[in-house]
Amino acid sequence: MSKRQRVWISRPLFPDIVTRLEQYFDVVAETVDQKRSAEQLKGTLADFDGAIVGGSDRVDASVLDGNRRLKAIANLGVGYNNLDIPALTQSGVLACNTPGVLDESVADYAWALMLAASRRVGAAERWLRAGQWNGMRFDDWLGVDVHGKTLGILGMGRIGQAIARRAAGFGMPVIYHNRHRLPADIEEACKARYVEKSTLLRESDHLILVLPFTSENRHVIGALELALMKPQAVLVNIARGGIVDDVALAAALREGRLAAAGLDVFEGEPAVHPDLLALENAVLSPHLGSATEETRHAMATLAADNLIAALGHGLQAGHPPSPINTEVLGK
Ligand code: 8YV
Repeated sequence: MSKRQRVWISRPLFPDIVTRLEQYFDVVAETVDQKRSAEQLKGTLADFDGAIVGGSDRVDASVLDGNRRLKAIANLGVGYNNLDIPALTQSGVLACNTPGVLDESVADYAWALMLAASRRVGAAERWLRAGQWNGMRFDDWLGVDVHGKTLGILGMGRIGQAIARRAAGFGMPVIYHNRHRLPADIEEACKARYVEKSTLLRESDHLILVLPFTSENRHVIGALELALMKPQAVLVNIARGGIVDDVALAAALREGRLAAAGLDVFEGEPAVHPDLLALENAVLSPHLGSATEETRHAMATLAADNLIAALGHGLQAGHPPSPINTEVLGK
């Protein structure tokens, strides 16, 4: 009998998913979620045919160097800026991600951050817990309204569209900007109007960023873009750190050039810039847009489906459901 393939799971995963993988592979599943250096990753991946990795595992040319064994990487996430796709393709390693299964949960969370930032939920709770509430004051903790305001969305893929669909209940007109304008039927279903980026920045009362992080869109929201926004506007980033210039954003929030921000992602996370930590008008969360039981389980299931199929097993053998560098398939 041929030797079983070996699979590495870089972080704690649902036990039922690990059990399923064990039907096909010898599995090494890490029990601690930790960031690993390129050298550590390189050393580990040398001994495996496939791996399930997460956003903090950066798999690039240096990690793949000399690895003749690795055939597939399944990313636990839809965004895959942690993977160097040309380097993986060059090494003949198939990369897969988890699109589709997290759209609604991430859209919910974008709304959670927008509402929390607009209504000052985080700061008011901290104040209450600190024992500072001595009685109701009519002019305390005034935020800005969400309902009826213009919702702007930068990046109108599946998650952007799910965010837009929720706006009807709040009576919010939706404008968006995207690399490509959406087909008319999708615009109609989302009740969203395409505008230029500068119009989006000028007209949005609440602006949500949902675009993938690529080398072209680093600091897509920087000092110049923030200067175009309304001083009463609220900015939400559930996409990736680095899309926003965090220092410029902190300055705009500090100086009252922006009302508030809701941020789930940061440049260089898990480190958060001290200027942001010092602000009461920023709601900050530790990259948990997709973090619900149901969605994380669905993401893990899809990652396992991808790996099983990519390594030639199961009903979808050779046809993983969500490959990225499809040119590697069949080679
Ligand atoms: C994270 C995400 O991957 O899917 C993405 O791109 O950003 C998230 O779902 C997830 O939170 C695990 O780090």
